[in-house]
Amino acid sequence: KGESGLPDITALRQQVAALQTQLQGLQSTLSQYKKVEMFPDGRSVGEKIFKTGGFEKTFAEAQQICRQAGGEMASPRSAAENAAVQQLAIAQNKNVFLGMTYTNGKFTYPTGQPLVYSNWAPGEPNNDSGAEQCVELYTNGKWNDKKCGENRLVVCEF
Ligand code: 293
Ligand code: CA
Repeated sequence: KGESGLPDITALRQQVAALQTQLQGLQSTLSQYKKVEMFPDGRSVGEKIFKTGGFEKTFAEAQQICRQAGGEMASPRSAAENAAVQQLAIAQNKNVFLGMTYTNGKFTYPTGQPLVYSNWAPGEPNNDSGAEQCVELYTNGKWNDKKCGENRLVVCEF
């Protein structure tokens, strides 16, 4: 404080300038860590990040793995998000289990909400043998309803 008892404006300006410099450094470091984190198994789309574990699991196992990590199974809600998951499928040459399931008579997100976007392959979903309540994404980006007990690539979203 100055003689008047009011905050010293010169000192405050100095503190703001120092904080601006610190923020610049943090932004630069964050930008670097984002690149490191996305390479080679992550994809960023808007505010969502998809990341694959690089291994295959059943739906129940994949769901546990993604939730344990603080995320959820990949549930693309747009063509851009679907393309990001497809890129990971292509990179691993494996079909992906998505987070949506046939629940209460319709396909829903893990939240229980109905789909706002879909990319079914021709003739799908066909509930083959009456036993397909999960959804896989092919390397061509198209979706197929599939038995939940099959093993497919784990991709989580955060
Ligand atoms: C049937 C007919 C195939 C189709 C398959 C999948 C299984 O075998 O054309 O690809 O079902 O829908 O999930
Ligand atoms: Ca099917």
